[in-house]
Amino acid sequence: MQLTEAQCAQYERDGFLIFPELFSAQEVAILRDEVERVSQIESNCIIREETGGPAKTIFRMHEDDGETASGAVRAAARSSRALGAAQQLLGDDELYLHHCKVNVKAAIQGSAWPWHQDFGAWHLDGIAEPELTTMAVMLDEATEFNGCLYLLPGSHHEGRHQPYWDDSTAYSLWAVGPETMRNKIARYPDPIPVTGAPGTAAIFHCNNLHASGHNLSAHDRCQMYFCYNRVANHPKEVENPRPDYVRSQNWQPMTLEPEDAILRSTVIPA
Ligand SMILES: O=C(O)CCC(=O)C(=O)O
Repeated sequence: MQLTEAQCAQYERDGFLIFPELFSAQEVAILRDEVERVSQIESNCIIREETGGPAKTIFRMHEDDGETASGAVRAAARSSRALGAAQQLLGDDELYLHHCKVNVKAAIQGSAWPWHQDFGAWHLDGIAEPELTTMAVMLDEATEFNGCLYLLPGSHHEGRHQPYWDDSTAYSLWAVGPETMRNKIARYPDPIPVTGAPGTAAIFHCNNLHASGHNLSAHDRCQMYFCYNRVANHPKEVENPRPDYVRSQNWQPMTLEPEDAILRSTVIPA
């Protein structure tokens, strides 16, 4: 996939692009089956609602080794629709994934993600420059009712804000404070909900402010995230680094795979 000049300019202006149904229904069905398969496996790359309970976040499905490896997710992460778009927007062909994760926001109970910037946490991982971009792929229909993602247009232009540790929801994270957010939401265009049919995707700058709401619906809401970094921008050493599944040290540049690679993928045995 080749982004147009207008799309690149829009990304520069807003900090994100949204692609309705970028991945086909058949591809989504394969990816969804893989999430279901891998979620049954015992692995420290899977964060569960409670011990032995349903998976909340599954990491590291994009590699070709390890318990959570998936051929289909590996192919999606290397498709020109994801990796190619990231290469173009970051202006570098040498990219790797800082991490890949699937967030399953459980029906009724799945809680909000407070407003944050991904680079809030990733800078603390030892990454110097905000030269990362994330592609989020909706594996279920995303609606405002089921806790879709919201992106604040243009918010990446003000750089990184000093984050604080927010553990007020089930997804504890480095968030941006309520006072700063009140001020920003008043000054920026309204946040954009990333809604749409399964297969819809959004790519967003690591300093873009984003959040998501509670899943009030009766169905789980599943979304996959590919967080691309420039190999040249890989993390420096830090004290108490986070685990490899969330702060990858596989800094080999990823190579593009054919567009039908998800459809032709095979299961990687655990
Ligand atoms: O899955 C979601 O609802 C939000 C995820 C998110 O904001 C993140 O991973 O940074």
